[in-house]
Amino acid sequence: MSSIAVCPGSFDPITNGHLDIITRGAKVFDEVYVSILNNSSKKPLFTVEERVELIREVTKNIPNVRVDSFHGLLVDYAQEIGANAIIRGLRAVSDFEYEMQLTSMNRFLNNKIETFYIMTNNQYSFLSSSMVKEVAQYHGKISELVPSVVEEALRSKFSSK
Ligand code: COD
Repeated sequence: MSSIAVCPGSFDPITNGHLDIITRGAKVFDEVYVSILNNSSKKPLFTVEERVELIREVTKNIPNVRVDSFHGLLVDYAQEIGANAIIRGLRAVSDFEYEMQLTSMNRFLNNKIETFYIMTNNQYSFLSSSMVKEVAQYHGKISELVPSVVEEALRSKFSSK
């Protein structure tokens, strides 16, 4: 049986921290779905289509990565695509409480799907999509925080605002 994992998130936009988790996850699982939550109640900077496109571009050299989006409950989506694992990244102690709740709820909903945590690479421990957007908005330095295609996309979003 092949191991299929889903790495879910908002990815608004994908950062080098996300990419590191995806790359490391793809070395462990046969297939990794990077799946964007399509949440109509949130107002993201990038549309789902733009986020899918950016993630496809930056993961194009990892053959076992698929990029997708989903609505509704993560565990239902995971079951639909045949995934038996969820990959999440952990940065600091502050992530722990939310992640523990998320994992417990997902296990309550479907105890056949196991969640695996990958500890952040130290160099990305402070990195989040929201901070990157804030720095980009004020034209700060983001070249070491996101892939170059994401940097360009952020620059063009904020040059037109
Ligand atoms: N280093 C390492 N990992 C990182 C870094 C970094 N610098 N930055 C982010 N990450 C990790 C995050 O910890 C996370 O694991 C992943 O990358 C994605 O991050 P985000 O911020 O894009 O994603 P989230 O946290 O917004 O995703 C939340 C979900 C979409 C997974 C969640 O809301 C969900 O599953 N929603 C669907 C409804 C549902 O089923 N809810 C669960 C029951 S209530």
